[in-house]
Amino acid sequence: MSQTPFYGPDFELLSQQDPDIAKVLLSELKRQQTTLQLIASENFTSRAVLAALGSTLSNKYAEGYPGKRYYGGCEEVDVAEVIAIDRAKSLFGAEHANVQPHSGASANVAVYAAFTKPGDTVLAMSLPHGGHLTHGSKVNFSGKWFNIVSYGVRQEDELIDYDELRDLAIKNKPKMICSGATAYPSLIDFKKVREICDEVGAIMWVDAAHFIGLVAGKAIPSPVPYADVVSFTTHKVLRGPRGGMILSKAEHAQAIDKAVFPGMQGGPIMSAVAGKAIALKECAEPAYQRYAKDVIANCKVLAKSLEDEGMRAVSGGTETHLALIDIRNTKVNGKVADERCGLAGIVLNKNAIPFDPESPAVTSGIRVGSPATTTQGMGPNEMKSIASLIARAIATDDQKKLSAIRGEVQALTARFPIYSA
Ligand code: DSN
Repeated sequence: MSQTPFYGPDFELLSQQDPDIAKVLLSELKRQQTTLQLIASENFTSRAVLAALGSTLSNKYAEGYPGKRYYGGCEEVDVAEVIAIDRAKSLFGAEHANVQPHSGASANVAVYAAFTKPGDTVLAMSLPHGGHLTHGSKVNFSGKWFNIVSYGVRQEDELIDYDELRDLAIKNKPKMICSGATAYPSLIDFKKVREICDEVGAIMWVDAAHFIGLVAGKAIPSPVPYADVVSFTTHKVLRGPRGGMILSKAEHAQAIDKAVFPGMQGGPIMSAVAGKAIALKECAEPAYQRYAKDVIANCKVLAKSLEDEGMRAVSGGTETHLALIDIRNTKVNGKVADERCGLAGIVLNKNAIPFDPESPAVTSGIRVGSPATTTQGMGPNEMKSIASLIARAIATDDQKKLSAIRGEVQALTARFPIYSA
């Protein structure tokens, strides 16, 4: 199968100039086309976004902000950044947008820099209960430089314990409270978090990296009206280029902008900024709103079907694009399940479940997400098939059986082609 038409004439040039890297591009395209992408934080961005990423905007240094740059020749990239900012503000109803962070982690560094000083107390979700590295992990700058107090989920229903969150806030008087997670399948009550922040005088920071695409598609409630600051990535459900973004109230605009540049970054990646602008335009379309709703509907079916296969959906199921699955009933741990599924062409990740008896390197769970398969056009019937394929892959270490499942995965993905010529 020739994939050259997708990459265009420049790919012929690359093939001649650097066949080693050209081969990687082709092999990765084939991997994405022929295996199931269930990593909850991944998606297939549009060709228009890929075009921007591979453009000459990559050559331009543009330290500063539109109209206030430290380099000449920024008149064209200024236009792209202004469009991206305007589209972000309009899509999310935000007072201020900074579209320059290189990633979600970079955006979070800027949030800390804008609102706190090293040593300050920050309340955030614990990593083993679904939080992110930048929410205070001891191996991350956040855990090293800040006094992080962690909150988690209740043991009985695996939902955020807002009473515990309030008690911790009153006791520790944090400068900032972070809500948002990487493995929490339920919705967050932003109104309640706002009330707690107001009660203790804390900045309300929402790390919306995982679910901002669902907000953009009007499929779940938005944190923007409540939060002082919302940080996120642009490549998950949102389906844009890899990168980060920050929205805030107007009163925090200067602090956020200074924290991003010159506080934390030099020149923005202008090809990515243009890609973010394109993705934001796509998100404003009715088709994207249908997509966001389908992502959730598909994930609900996937979680329920995995339960029908004898596994347990953490938090009682999902209200979002991801499901966290307790697989202890299968007698296989997360690490082995991840490896077996990988051999069967099903790409997902092992994941700690709340109160996990296993180590983070082993885990008792897997995390699955529906953003990529929904972009491919898969629906509830395919989700049921995928659950069955996962269950069969987890249940066997027989290479022949795993290869046979891989064949079924290939047949399924062939019916939903991506980036085909
Ligand atoms: N690595 C991302 C995820 O998979 O959730 C978070 O940064």
